[in-house]
Amino acid sequence: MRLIHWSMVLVLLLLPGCSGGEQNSLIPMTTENAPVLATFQPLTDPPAAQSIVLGFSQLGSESTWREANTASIQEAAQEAGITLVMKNAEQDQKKQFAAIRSFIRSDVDMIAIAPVVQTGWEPILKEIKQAGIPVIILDRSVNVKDSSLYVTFIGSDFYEEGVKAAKYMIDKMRHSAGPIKIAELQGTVGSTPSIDRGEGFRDTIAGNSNFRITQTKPADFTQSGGRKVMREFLRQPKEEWPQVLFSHNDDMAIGAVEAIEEAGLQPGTDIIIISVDGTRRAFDKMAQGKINAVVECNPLLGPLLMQAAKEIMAGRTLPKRMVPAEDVFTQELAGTEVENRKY
Ligand code: GYE
Repeated sequence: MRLIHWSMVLVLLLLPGCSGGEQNSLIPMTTENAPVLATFQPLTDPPAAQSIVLGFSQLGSESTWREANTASIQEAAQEAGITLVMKNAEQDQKKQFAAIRSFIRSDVDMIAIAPVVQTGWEPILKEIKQAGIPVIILDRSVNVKDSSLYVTFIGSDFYEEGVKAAKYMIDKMRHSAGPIKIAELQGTVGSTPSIDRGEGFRDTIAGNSNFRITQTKPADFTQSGGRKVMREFLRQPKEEWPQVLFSHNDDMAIGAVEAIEEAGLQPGTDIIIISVDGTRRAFDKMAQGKINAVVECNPLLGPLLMQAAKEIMAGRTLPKRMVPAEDVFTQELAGTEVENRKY
């Protein structure tokens, strides 16, 4: 199998949790500060994976990101020879609990969870701990006081994504007279990416009177949700229409593009659109000038997850937090980059 070296992982979090307020605890992993990895040895002699059974509670199938994430995990498990038992919770935390209990009953070796929302996990994580099964949190995080309830959290720095989106906007709108009205399409209520992207964005424009979030509403990370909520935004009197749209993911941004066109406006020109994820579909829209910038959020976490599972089975210590490297893309590069997009 293809081994992933941990140096591909950009950031190491030494403290538990990952809410926006704790961002200062993020430490960039470079060769200079390599000692923080002292307890961790890169994988040179992978333990036999054949015997590992990994139960994975996937939160849903709401977006293109999610489809890519699921496919990445399935492919990586196959490549690693790990037996994957995956259950899709259709955005319902109770279904995640049921899936996890079924994993405990069938005594899997390890459980990975992509949590739909970040609260309410303590009791079930305790059940898993009592059963002696190690847990990997993937993609979104959990708010738990006791960080020993999971081994590691593999996922993006959503707060930083919100910061990047706001920084792009501030630069893009530097010649426009304020106050600039911003509409925001939030993701799933209570989910880490929605909370942290919103916080990172707000913190970055705080104190800058040129920018005002005038409309904000959740649209559950779906294209149809984005279309519906954007229609609502545009039903307001014209003076209320936003000059900028910040969408917490690409699917909602694509839905919003449809609503904006229906209203007879030009997305990307009349309304500047900034999104998060970096899907090929969003790159297409960027190349057409309909989306202005996309902050990347990498769904291809499968190889990291499988390697982490093997490391845990081999008794090695993992960093508490692993974050993939991510970029920001704009229209200038969209045309040439679209072919390179893997999801
Ligand atoms: O941005 C969105 C998906 O949790 C990072 O969930 C993920 C988010 C992603 O539905 O498209």
